[in-house]
Amino acid sequence: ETAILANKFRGCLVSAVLGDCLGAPYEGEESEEISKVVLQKYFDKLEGPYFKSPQKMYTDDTSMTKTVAESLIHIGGFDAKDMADRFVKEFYKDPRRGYGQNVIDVFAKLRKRTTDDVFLPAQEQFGGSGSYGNGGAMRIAPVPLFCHKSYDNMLHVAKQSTLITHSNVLGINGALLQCIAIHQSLALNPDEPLDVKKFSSDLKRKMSVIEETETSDDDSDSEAGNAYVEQLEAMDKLLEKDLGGIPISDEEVERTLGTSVAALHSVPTAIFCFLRAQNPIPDIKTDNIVRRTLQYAISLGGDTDTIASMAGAIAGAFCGYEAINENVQKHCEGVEEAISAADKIHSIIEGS
Ligand code: R7I
Ligand code: MG
Ligand code: MG
Ligand code: MG
Repeated sequence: ETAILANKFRGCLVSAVLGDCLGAPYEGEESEEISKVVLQKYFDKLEGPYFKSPQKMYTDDTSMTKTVAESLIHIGGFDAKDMADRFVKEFYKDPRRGYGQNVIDVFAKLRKRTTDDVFLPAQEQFGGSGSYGNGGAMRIAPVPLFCHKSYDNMLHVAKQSTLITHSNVLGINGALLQCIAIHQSLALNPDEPLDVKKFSSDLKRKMSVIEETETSDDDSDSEAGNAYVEQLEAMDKLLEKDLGGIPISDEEVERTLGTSVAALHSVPTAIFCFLRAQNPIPDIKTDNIVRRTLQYAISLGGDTDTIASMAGAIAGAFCGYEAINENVQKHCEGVEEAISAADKIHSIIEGS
């Protein structure tokens, strides 16, 4: 059983890297601009017999995920100051990774800070409302692995690690939703068909607890309401259509769930990609659920690296590492480090 979990940890972090590396060349394109035929060939070629190039580079999504993992591993738990210092160090060492426009200000302020309060710079973003970008969610994957034995502690660490850069309730709850989706996938047997309706209703139940708590005890920011539960309900309607054999266009997904850098318009989309990919999708020819998830996420356009990376993390946590094509891994920068981080996290939690 512990071998199965180790395999799922690797699957999660490696698929997150693949989504980032393979999605990055398409970031910002409209779905109509991305040809399904070309995308099919792109994946076929990378999965085919190994050839040297191309090497697909990772972006900020992977840089920050690596840093979250390194901090948890080094400390043996969560330490906000350690994680913040590592984000800053990594950014200034290797800044050209396509970081969000505004998160760079947070790093500059963190570097110059004179207090120990590492949460202050993020709170000052966007005139005090904080960023609602998906930067907290895109890097959350190591948290549900490291904390998988304690749900409450997992939510605590997910929120605190997000607050270092994102203090808007939509940015935080997007990270929590992505974290919970990975956590659910880790617990499921990939040899049995996934119960899509149950996966979604479990997510909705947990998010409604989170969103109700926000509005009742945080009077400063109650405008978020039940934004994520509403998105998950919209997601259910799309999935029901799909299961009923009614075609779903990319345009409808984009209009209903979104494909932007806003966490609210990308995290539910990533979960949708994973759930829809449990069944065949038109124009995507593969039996592999991880590949289908990634290829579909990229085909929707918009924030392709991030949506594919988040969808990949959930799919990889469900299917496990053995489900991931070996050749495609050789084309993606950062895969070895992801494997090593997954193994270290696994040995820490199994050893304790
Ligand atoms: O969230 P963040 O780390 O960005 C992650 C994205 C991913 O797609 C990565 O692949 C990379 O490309 O960037 O960085 P932020 O700068 O905090 O947020 C991203 C963007 O969301 C910002 O640059 C803004 O355009 C937008 N945004 C907001 N706009 C208006 N008002 C976030 N919060 C707000 C807001 O409150
Ligand atoms: Mg399209
Ligand atoms: Mg990126
Ligand atoms: Mg992105």
